[in-house]
Amino acid sequence: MTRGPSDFRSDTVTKPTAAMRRAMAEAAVGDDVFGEDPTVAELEQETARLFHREASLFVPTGCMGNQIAARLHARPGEEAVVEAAAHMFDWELAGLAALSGIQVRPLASARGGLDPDLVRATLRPAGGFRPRCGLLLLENTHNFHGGAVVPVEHLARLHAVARERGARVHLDGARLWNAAVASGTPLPAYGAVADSLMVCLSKGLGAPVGSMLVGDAAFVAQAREARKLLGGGMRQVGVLAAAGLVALRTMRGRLADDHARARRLARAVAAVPRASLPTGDPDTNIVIVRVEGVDAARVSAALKARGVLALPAGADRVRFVTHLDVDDEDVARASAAFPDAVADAARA
Ligand code: TLP
Repeated sequence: MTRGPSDFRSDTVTKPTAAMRRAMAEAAVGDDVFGEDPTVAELEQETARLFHREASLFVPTGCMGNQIAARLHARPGEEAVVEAAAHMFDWELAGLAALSGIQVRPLASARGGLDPDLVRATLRPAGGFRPRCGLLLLENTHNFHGGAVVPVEHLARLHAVARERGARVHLDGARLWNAAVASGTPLPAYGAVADSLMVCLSKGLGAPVGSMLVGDAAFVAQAREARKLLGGGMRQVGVLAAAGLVALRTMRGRLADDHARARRLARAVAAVPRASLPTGDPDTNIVIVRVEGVDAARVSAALKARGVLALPAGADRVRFVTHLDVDDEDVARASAAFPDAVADAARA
């Protein structure tokens, strides 16, 4: 059999496993808008328990989970502090402004972890001219800092600063599972450093669809209404929650393999002339490569011609993500293709 392309564009490209497809076919379902889907209820309870929080809500996408949280934590005309390369700010269109009237105050950081003193100075009450800034948006792992793990101790300091200033905290944990595995952090420790958090089932864990918004019971009840408002109330959605349960129960342990492959790929690509790792060695499953003086879109096109897919992530940056559906052979193929792809792109 000929091998298809080696797809490193994202860990969202994975196909559901045989066990997931079986669970989907056999799932007990009901109308979840009436609160009658037993498989969704099981997934929501199990996720909440993992983080030692009261409740959670199944949402179709990570974006929807993040946007619902922000909308519940801040009123129109208020500000949210966010890391300057955060997904919620940079990759969710202008969702915070368009959907919830929230003004964003981006702050730069070295590896995704904001400076607590700067955050303290930025979170402030409304004052005549100045908007109230009462929401802190965190991300872990930090996607565009190369999947960097922000240590839970650092998140705890930021949470304490937010408390001190009367502000709320939401954690975008699309890849929090990766952070937990890479750093050995127990999940309840993350549950303790934010008012709400969002985790994705559809990234490293390989489920076809779905994310979970986690928080206290009153917050999740409000989130259920906001989900309906945004058009995310789903009916016999236990067929998707069933795949999510398989993901949650069986797929977390294997993430360390993805991390090892990312490190191997990073070493290979960083040795290529013009290439470097602007976000350092990968902590988890994301490798961001800078290609000096070369157009990243051209590098991507040249890789594609060699059967390797990677995402241009800025003018001179290419992103590779390892996941369930890439193996050692795919890593070897990408490592071999990269030098020629950069050379081709530099000539073009
Ligand atoms: N990220 C996608 C793209 O949107 C860039 C990817 O391929 O990495 N938070 C973070 C940190 C994310 O990386 C993503 C998806 C989301 C939220 C949104 O999740 P979905 O795609 O389920 O809405």
